[in-house]
Amino acid sequence: MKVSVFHTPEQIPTDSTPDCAIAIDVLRATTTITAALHAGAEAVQAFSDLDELIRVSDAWPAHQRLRAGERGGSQVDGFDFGNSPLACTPDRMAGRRLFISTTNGTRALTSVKGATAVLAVALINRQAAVDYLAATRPETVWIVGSGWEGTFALEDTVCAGAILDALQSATGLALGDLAGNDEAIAATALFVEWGDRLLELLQHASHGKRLMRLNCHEDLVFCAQLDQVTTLPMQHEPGVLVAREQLAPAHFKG
Ligand code: 3SL
Repeated sequence: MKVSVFHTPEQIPTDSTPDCAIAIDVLRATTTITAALHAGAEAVQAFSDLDELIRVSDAWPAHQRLRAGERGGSQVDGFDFGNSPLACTPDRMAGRRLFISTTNGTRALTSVKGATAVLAVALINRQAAVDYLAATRPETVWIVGSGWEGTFALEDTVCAGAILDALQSATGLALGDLAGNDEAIAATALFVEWGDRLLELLQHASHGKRLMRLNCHEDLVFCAQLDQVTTLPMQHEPGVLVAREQLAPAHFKG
């Protein structure tokens, strides 16, 4: 298994696709997607374009859908909520499909939708992703951070490092054997340095500061928690994610 880390969707190779792609947007899209499925959403459908989201979700029964829209950290007018994982309570989510579009996170998911397996991962479900990789052993893995409008994001890179760190113990492979690029080693070093101070790191991150200016401190606290849930959002059809346990057994060999 070779794991490559890309800080933004713009950095992924355009001439190949991996066996497994992991989209990360710790603040906050992949945390929210995980929380929504954990709270009982039937599926999460991700869009980079708001108009497309409205067009597709209009065809869905109103009582079975929720629309989440975020731009610049704030809720889009007319949507049921913005992009807070704290809004993903069982009473709102159970049995409904969440249609979501966010500034960067859903774009990262869209950029890897052609991979054989696509996961949405955050700090809260890091170990679930590691368990999946250790059990299925895909040959090529891309971890794709969402960044912020094309630039590096600390919170996504530390999550990539958290995955690589735990993957070494789960597989018995050394970092030098697992790492597919230099970014994978740098991400692991970031996690080794900050793994016991994740909230502090998120507060230093430029998007963390942006969210704190928007009074989203509780969201940062939630997003900074490691290994809180075993829910693993996995692409079922392009753009549609369901909890992995709803899918047939993995198609990679153990
Ligand atoms: O950029 C994104 O996709 C978002 O997750 C940003 S925010 O945390 O909702 O502001």
